[in-house]
Amino acid sequence: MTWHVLGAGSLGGLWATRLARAGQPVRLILRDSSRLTAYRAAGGLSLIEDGQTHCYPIPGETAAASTPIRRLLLACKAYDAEAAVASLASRLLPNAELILLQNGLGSQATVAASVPHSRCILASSTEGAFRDGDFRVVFAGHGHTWLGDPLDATQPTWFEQLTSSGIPCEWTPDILSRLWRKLALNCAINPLSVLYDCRNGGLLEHPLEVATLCAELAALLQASGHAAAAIDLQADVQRVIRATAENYSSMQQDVSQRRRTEISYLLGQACAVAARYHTDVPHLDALQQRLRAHLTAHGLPSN
Ligand code: NAD
Ligand code: KPL
Repeated sequence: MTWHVLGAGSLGGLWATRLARAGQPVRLILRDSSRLTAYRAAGGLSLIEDGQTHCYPIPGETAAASTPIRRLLLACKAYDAEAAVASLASRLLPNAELILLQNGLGSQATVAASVPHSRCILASSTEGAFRDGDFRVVFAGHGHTWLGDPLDATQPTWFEQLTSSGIPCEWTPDILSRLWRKLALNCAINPLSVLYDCRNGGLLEHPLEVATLCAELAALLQASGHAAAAIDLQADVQRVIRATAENYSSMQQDVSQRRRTEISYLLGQACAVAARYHTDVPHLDALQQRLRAHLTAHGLPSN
């Protein structure tokens, strides 16, 4: 069974090269014919691990190819997910399986609604990877990926292929709780790290602001039916701030490299769900407004 991987970026590249290295059949779906030409000219996808570079000549195609898709790893940003799936929806076999690697929440529900005959498996990952050039992925941080399906707790038969390919992952019956917990961590850390333009450790100088956000996020998680994701949130946020004190958050990196952020799927989603559940989150609302204004002032999309 072929693994189609849409998105030759950081996480897509990391998964595609590990699957290919383990002998799994993989096909990479590039954005358009000019990217496909550039990819073929590069000779494949390179993975840089511990300073060693290996190039994997994974076959590439665009969404316009006609071969059917049984299993798709969707590895684009949350704001690209809906359009990416629409571009190849006609190729999905009935009961195709999609693994959605997007961070935050919101894009997964939109994608799932657009492909009602497919199974959508959600993922939450703490692995780290970045691109240091076209079709070159650097493995940057050990982590873990949880996968699950909120509609069906049955572990897919192919799950073993992931672990035997060296992808550290676990099947969980409560993926939504995992995604909400990560969203809360990201909401407590990432926007402030952008506004203060600091490493995560810089937030140790703003303990009250972080604690106030954690209290609102915990109340929101409880009100929206994700009480387990609220347990010890503030302590966990402090732990992550200390553990990643020397790092820049992903959102801070996006802004400093002038890339669009995933704000709408993190803080935007938290504030939207709070409004739906009539939960007051004045500090999260104010943070969202400040962040959107900051992005606009820096010439970046505010959504
Ligand atoms: P990325 O920008 O490095 O890669 C995304 C790729 O998708 C790009 O190459 C882009 O051109 C491609 N793409 C977008 N639309 C496409 C389309 N229609 N057809 C084909 N290709 C298309 O992004 P990333 O860092 O790999 O992040 C992907 C998701 O994973 C995000 O939601 C991110 O938050 C999450 N995530 C990333 C990391 C990490 O370390 N990079 C860790 C955890 C979670
Ligand atoms: O996930 C993160 C990110 O930077 O996106 C951490 C390190 C947890 C900070 O929120």
